[in-house]
Amino acid sequence: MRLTVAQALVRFLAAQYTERDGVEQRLVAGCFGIFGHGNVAGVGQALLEAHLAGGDEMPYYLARNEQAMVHTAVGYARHRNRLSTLACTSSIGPGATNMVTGAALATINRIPVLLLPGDLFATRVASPVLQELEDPQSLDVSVNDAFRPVSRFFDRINRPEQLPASLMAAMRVLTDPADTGAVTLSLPQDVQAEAYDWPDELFARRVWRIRRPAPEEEALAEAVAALREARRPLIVAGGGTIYSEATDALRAFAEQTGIPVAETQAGKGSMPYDHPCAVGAIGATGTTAANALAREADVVLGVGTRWSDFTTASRSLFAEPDVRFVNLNVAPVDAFKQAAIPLVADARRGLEALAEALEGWAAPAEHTGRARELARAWDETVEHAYTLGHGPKPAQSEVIGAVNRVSGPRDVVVCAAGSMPGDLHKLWRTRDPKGYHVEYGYSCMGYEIAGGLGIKLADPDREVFVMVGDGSYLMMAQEIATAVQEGLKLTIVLVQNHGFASIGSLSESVGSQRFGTRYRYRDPETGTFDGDVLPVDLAANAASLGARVERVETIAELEDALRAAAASEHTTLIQIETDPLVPAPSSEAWWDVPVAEVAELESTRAARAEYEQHKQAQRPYLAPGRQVEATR
Ligand SMILES: Cc1ncc(C[n+]2csc(CCOP(=O)(O)OP(=O)(O)O)c2C)c(N)n1
Ligand SMILES: [Mg+2]
Repeated sequence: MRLTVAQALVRFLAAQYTERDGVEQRLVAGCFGIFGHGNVAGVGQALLEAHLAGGDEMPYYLARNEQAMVHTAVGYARHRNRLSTLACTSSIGPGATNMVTGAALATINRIPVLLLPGDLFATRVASPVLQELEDPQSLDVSVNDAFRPVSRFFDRINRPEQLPASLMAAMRVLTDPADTGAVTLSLPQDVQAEAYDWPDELFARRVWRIRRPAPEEEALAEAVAALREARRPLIVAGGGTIYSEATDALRAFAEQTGIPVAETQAGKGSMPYDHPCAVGAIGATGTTAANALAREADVVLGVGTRWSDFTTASRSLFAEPDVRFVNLNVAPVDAFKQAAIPLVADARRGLEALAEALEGWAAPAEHTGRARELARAWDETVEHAYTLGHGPKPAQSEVIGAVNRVSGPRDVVVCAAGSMPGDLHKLWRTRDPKGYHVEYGYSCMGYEIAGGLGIKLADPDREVFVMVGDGSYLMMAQEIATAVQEGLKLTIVLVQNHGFASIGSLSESVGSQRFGTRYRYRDPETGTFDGDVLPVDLAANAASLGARVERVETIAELEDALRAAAASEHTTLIQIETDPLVPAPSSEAWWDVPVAEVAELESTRAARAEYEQHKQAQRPYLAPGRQVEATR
């Protein structure tokens, strides 16, 4: 079949499916793009032909910013539990490099996205072309090489003959639960438009089975032996629990064994918040319940977690000297962390195997009872934070409470950066495994609206509540226009606090006095941003992009506006001003951010002294998870 490289690529992608547990779906369900030279005549022309061929061979969506379209693809793929994703096509140069941040975000979060940046002419006859970076040491380098370290698979198609093998490798990585992340096929603009005679079998319908590897017998036996000895065990559920659709298996395992379950950011939603075994968020943004249990834990079973510093409170949280880890993870890189007993397996299969092998065993009843007590106490803390009645401007925790009350159990809350991810992790009452979507692998300001768009596209039947700070909004709000264009309805709650509440408070804690974190006029006397707030009207900005807008001041008004937004068919932005100085209830856990060792400032010196105290609690977690017989 004689087609251009781009036409062959689109036709191939339209024939790829995933299958897990007997359910098939499109692997690449559509393509976001922004055209320019480098893709307009190649992938752009191929998408037009696909469109004219009718049906939904490869639906095309127009984004406003290339970084944002990768966020949208990530939101989509994460919500679909990595079983389906989107492609993103860009022009060469800035269009391409705009996607690099999105690629890093996808790879860090282990979410599949297919990136198709345009690249320089493979023939190089007209070099340097518009937007070409010239490397004096090599003519074989383009800006697209910046994708290499942030992609799980990168290839450049310099000749049509290279395409089939590259496509097969790309699909393998997209659909491998351990290896997945950003997959980048860099496409020189001349090669995209070049014709070739392709073998028919390239375009055969292909079904990529998403594997669910079972645990090895030997590793399972070691894990079971460790758990049987545990007096104060704790489960830490990460994102892998949700992607594997292992939440029912987790619940059954927790009920059978009485082991309390704590959740990471990506793992939040693994258990309903009010389940008797649920102890909520863990780590630097955790609940006092989960963190108290973590401090005492003798055996910790991590399920689908990559053990980020927020989860371990920078390796200060697990305080028991002989604490042992068992890591159930499909990715060996994660399974082997913390010197754990590595149970390299699919989360659901692994939990089912553990449940079977541990029949008749349960954690001591006093441990299970204590966990329940701690969780109950934390829930009272949440209720208090939801209903502070702080004034004149409400606290952020009250805003979260209002959104939680008004949203339905299956609705989705979205966030990524600022002070809200931590507050949501602690305070959000999750009722559905897909109801909580906080991007905290890259915590990328600007993910919120773009990511929310991807979720809505993935699951139009759910209401999507995007929680965004004024800083994140200013970085990337333009996809409101895309939401309006596509009729994809979002409810955006803009928390206006005139700057960075998060980094402001972090700055204060490291002795840097909130320097440079306020969106205010420069005070002529001090030279710092301590003047009046700026005449910036973000609600007007959202209205100008086509959103329905409401400005509210009180929590009661917010609830009314949220109900109206839920009832409306249009994308709505609700702006509320909050007091940035009211923190959420404490986690009683630390996060390692280094403080200046020498300083003129007394505030910094005091912070340094405190920092050195905290550093004492930091531990390498090297105790062998396996009880190795001492051989002398
Ligand atoms: C792209 C990007 N740049 C910088 C940061 C560092 N950072 C984290 S939170 C934050 C401020 C966020 O401000 P805002 O959205 O207003 O939220 P608030 O802190 O006020 O809750 C910054 C600068 C980041 N996470 N992402
Ligand atoms: Mg802010």
